[in-house]
Amino acid sequence: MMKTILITGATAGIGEACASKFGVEGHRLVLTGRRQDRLNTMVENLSSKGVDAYAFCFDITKKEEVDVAVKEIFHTVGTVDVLINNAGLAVGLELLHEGVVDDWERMIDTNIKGLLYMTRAIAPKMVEVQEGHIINVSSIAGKDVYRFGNVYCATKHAVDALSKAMRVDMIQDNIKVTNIAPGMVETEFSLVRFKGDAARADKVYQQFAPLLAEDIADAIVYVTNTPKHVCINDLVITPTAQANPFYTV
Ligand code: 8X3
Repeated sequence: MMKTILITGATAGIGEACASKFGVEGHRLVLTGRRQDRLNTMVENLSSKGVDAYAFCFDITKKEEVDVAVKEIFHTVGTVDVLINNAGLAVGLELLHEGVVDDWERMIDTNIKGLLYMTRAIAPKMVEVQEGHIINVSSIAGKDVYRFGNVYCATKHAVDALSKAMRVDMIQDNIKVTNIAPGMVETEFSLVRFKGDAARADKVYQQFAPLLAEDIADAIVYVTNTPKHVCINDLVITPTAQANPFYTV
């Protein structure tokens, strides 16, 4: 069945991989992000393949921008069947007592507040129609805390908690909530974490075969396609060589 699927942070990594996989499946896509040029290119590519795709460029950390954009989104596509709260980032890798407060704010604003603003704007319509699926992209950093990870891990623990909270709060309304907790995925993640230091970022993925964005997108497609009465609550996905944040081969 064709669904309308909204993906935040759609311009790269897991979000971009989800867009192309859901496009192949014939769903209608609402792609959101901060990079207008990338969004435009994606919509052009998807449209040329016959996919019904729309781009909305805004910053999820700004509540007013979210509300204006979501109003336009509802006006354009009606309801959203699946909300993929994918936008998120890690910035910096310092000991807590040496941490950069601006980095903390960026992670808290995007990973927690942005996810909340989007959910607060989209979920009421799901509740109204008594159907919907919210997929939150968390991390194994939401399950454990590793040295130097401090605030990033805290934001992902918040996502984990919010997935549980959404499920209990909206279960009466037939809303599915899925928490996805990937381990090491080769995306722009480390480049952003290390503030553009490509050599340092590349090193992260040279120790063993990391996950690819497509691997996580496959899992997201799978959880989205389960029958109405089935909800996958929580998925922890790591490379085969990574047991947890502390142990890799
Ligand atoms: C990405 C996984 O372990 O690098 O969220 O924090 S990890």
